[in-house]
Amino acid sequence: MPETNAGSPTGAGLHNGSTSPAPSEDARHESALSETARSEGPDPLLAIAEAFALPGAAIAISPLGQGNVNDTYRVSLRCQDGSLAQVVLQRINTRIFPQPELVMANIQRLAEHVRGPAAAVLAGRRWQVPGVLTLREQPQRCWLESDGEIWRAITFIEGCRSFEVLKDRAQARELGRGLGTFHALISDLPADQLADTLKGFHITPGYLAEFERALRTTTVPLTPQAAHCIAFIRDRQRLAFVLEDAKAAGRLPLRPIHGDPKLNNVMFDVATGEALALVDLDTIKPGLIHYDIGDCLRSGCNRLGEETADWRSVHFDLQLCEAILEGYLGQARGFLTDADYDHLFDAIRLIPFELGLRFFSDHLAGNLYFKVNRPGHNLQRALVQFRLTESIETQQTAIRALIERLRSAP
Ligand code: GN1
Ligand code: MG
Repeated sequence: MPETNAGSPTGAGLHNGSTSPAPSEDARHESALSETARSEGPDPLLAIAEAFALPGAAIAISPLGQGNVNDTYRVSLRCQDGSLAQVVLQRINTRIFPQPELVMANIQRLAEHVRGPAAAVLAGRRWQVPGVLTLREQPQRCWLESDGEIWRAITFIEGCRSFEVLKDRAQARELGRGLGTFHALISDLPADQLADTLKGFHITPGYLAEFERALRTTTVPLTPQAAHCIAFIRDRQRLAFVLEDAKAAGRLPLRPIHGDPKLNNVMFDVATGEALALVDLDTIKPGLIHYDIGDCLRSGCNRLGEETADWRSVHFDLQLCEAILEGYLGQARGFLTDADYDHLFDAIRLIPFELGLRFFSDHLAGNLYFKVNRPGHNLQRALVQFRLTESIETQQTAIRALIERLRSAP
């Protein structure tokens, strides 16, 4: 049975992209406690956390994960029986998600669904779904507005961690199995029961139009690297339409998708190494599962990670691709159609291109969307994704052969 815990702050929970090596739980609590001891005066973030129906008293807070959009914190709690617990506190970026109530409703709808008969998919494996906490004073509400900012609290899954790069094939298989499990669990959730929380998300032709707009109005100097990006995009304009055309022609249906199943949004059980949750559920929406598959592969098969400065050395690892797809198909064969398989290569090639396009347009627009920590950061990220796209193109024959082999495997 899945350990769903939506609305149940005392259950095991979720966290968003914890990427540090996993110290013992005790060590983590201890370090959080000493942070508080060092700080001067009460932390205003603790007051925000305390607006939620926490399972204990908030005693410390520290940044968590490396999200590019929202701000995420780990809140340490002391429960009435003296035990320690944790929850995740997030400031939702309302420039990107202007309707947080829809985001939260989607997360709750998903959790409800997975609690139901869909649990049969799991065949005894441990699986968890994020739980949202309600407000202490308004138990019907699961987000807080404070000084014009929107906050939410989410349960924390103990005993798991995420990774920025894959270690080996076994972990790659688990990554694929995690996404396959997620898709299998929601494959019978009618897509029209989910709101579209982010209009235009993963509609690649829209990103192409945004790029052209950004290029016309940019004030950023067009360095040789930027010129390379522009030429790279212009050479691949047709590619941008490949999945949207298949959708418009009725070959690929809208299904519920995660929207952001990159490697560091998949949580792995520290004890068993199994994938046990997909976190960061803001972008669950009706979409093409191909976006998810492409995102999982582009993040998993780049052994240097998406933040590498050594973008020239970026390579798409075919061994890891094989293991991810094997893990994925082990869960997903039952609902994939011939047309789905026919478009797998397109998805693998398109999503890194799309992400490169998004990073580059944001670079041209002055970094309004993705958080950056230095000048040129989004340009570097774009170069990484474009190099990954090129590596996929170079290996097109081998990737297509791999897909055909896995497709006809018993
Ligand atoms: C953003 O915030 P984060 O890191 O979970 C982005 C994804 C990108 C990802 C690249 C809502 O996700 O689409 O693939 O950065 N999320 C949104 O790391 O745009
Ligand atoms: Mg995200």
